[in-house]
Amino acid sequence: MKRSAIRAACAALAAGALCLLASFPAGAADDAADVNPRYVLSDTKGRTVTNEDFRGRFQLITFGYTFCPDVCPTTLTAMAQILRGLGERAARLQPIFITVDPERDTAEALARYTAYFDKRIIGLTGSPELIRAAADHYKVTYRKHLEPGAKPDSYSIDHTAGMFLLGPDGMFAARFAHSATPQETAARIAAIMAGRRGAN
Ligand SMILES: [Cu+2]
Repeated sequence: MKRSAIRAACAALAAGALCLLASFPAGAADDAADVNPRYVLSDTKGRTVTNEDFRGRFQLITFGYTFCPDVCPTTLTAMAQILRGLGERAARLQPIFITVDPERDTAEALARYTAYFDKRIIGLTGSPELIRAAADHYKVTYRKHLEPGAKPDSYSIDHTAGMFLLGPDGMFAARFAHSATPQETAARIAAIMAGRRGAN
């Protein structure tokens, strides 16, 4: 069975975690072409949101958590700069922050956090299982880290950084490293929007 066929079968499943394990061999984590764009999560008003709900618009997606001391503030600051850099073209882009800490990131906290950086950014959450499934699809890993002797709820989470771009068809278009500058990322997104796929 070809991987594309397996992926199509996976896409038909709402919770594709088990399917993912079967379809992607270990060691393929750095192959961006293997990113499966599928996610089924909830917005901060409790509405179900999937990667297919923004047809006709691009999606700029990152994973993190609101208690994150450094990586996520940097990423969301960059996201806000990218939106400003794109100017009117940003209307064609939905920026999305997916929490990997649904226990502590309440809907209210998530909404307040994303709005602090830019009101256009939406926060998505869900059950631990659905968040894990989405992260697995994007090859994003995350793991709780608790200092010895610390309170149980004072953990940090080590997580994969960077951003993902989905095209107007809801499919994976590009991945941006955490080290990319907002200017570089905005320029690449603008080029992809303009149809210059070579800039990818
Ligand atoms: Cu973070």
